[in-house]
Amino acid sequence: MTPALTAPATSELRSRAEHLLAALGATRPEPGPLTVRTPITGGELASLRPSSSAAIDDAITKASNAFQSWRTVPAPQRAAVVRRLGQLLTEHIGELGELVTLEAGKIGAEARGEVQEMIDICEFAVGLSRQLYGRTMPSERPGHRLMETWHPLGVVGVLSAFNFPVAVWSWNTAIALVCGDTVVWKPSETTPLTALACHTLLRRAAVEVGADPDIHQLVQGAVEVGEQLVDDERVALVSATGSVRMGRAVGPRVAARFGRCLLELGGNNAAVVTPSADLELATRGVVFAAAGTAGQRCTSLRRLIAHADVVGPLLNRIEKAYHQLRVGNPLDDGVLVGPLINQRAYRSMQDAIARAVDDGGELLCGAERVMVTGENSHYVRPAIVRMPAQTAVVREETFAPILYVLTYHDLDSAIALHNGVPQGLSSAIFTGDQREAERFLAADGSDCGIANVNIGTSGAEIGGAFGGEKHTGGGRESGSDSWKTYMRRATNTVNYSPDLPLAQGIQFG
Ligand code: UN1
Repeated sequence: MTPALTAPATSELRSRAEHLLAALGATRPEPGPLTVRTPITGGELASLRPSSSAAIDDAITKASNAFQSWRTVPAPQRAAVVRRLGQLLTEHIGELGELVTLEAGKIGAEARGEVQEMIDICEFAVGLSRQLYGRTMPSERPGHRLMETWHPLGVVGVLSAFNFPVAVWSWNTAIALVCGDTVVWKPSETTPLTALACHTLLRRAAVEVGADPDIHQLVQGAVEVGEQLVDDERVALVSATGSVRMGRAVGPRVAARFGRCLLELGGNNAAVVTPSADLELATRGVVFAAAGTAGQRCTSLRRLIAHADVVGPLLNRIEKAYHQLRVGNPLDDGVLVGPLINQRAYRSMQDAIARAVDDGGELLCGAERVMVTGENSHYVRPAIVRMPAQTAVVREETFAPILYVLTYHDLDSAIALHNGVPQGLSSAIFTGDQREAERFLAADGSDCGIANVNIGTSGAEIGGAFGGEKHTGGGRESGSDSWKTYMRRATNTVNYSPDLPLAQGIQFG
């Protein structure tokens, strides 16, 4: 495994970021105390001023005011903004993708994939704008009609994470806007530049189609910025992506003011590999899901539960593939694993591996640091640890490329192991046996929000609802009927008869 040896200078990356921001139409932020580092070198890419409390209040006010008229714009007309945004993203996929690489450290293919995911959700949202269907039910009373209508909800506060700095924002924003909501976005303080670029493109789209650009607001900064959105009664829905710890703080605070919450929190995703599985296919699925994005997706594969009869040959293949993975500068062609986001991520990876080894785990490969650009960057080889049991560290989510391997003898115990963690986001089974596949998808099978067959845990399409159960928070974003969380439902009974019959046959007076 030869690491990429090119070591770009931070100054080069900084001027590249400035050039990309300009090409995306964004004005360079005023320098301030918020330092933006590129994980490629660990050096400073830019700095900016976090939003003051007054500026956040002003953003919420503007979004609330814009909502007053935006909610009455017909949904297919609202979609014009999202359609234009999709076109601008298509035009700028290269530039925005590269900015994602500079700021989040994703390899080029994955960074562009993330922008493609944004374009996909824009298309979905445009179609959805003509399909915000309510139902009509038969009324029990003569001359009456019973129906549901869906109305815009209000201001949506979007709190997003560093690892999908732009796609998760777009899932929320494209849907919220066609639903008639307005948005205040607080991106991760690690990735404010990509946020600035997206905000600029969206406002440009609004202006170009004649919509009020105030429908989208951007606020920047650390946790206290998010807290202000969480506590403000005018924010009708808080859609938050991040750690379980963050969700524990956000959920009760929003609930205390009877706000609505959409939580997309940690995952501890597993794949079961059965004796009938196509091991070549399983290997490819496992390697992309476990090592891709340097293990920094909420859908990353963290646990491999392999049948005792196939664990040996399967691990041979996976280890061989791991040895071929190039770890290095994500701007280099051929590199498949970029850096961890920061030193904290590196430390938590090392701590988790030490704990796993203490628990009797055997480190089969990986975990060592690769020096690509010096002390401030954190490149690691993805690790595989064979575990004797699903100990506490395996039940936790470590946001780094560690794959724990567990062995099973019968499918029931594999499913019990699979479900024996607090999180419930994504899951997979690799099998050639339809009965096993169906068992995994059944009510007593995988308890996750996403359950796949012969495909890895990561890389979901936008068309399905995205989210998970248990400590993952229960929210659903992106496709299918996730839009319903962004709207309020009214049940309407219309009496077109001259009489006033009461429901349940009640006679009154
Ligand atoms: C995330 O990591 O927060 O399914 C989102 C996937 C991507 C989205 C991941 N489409 O891996």
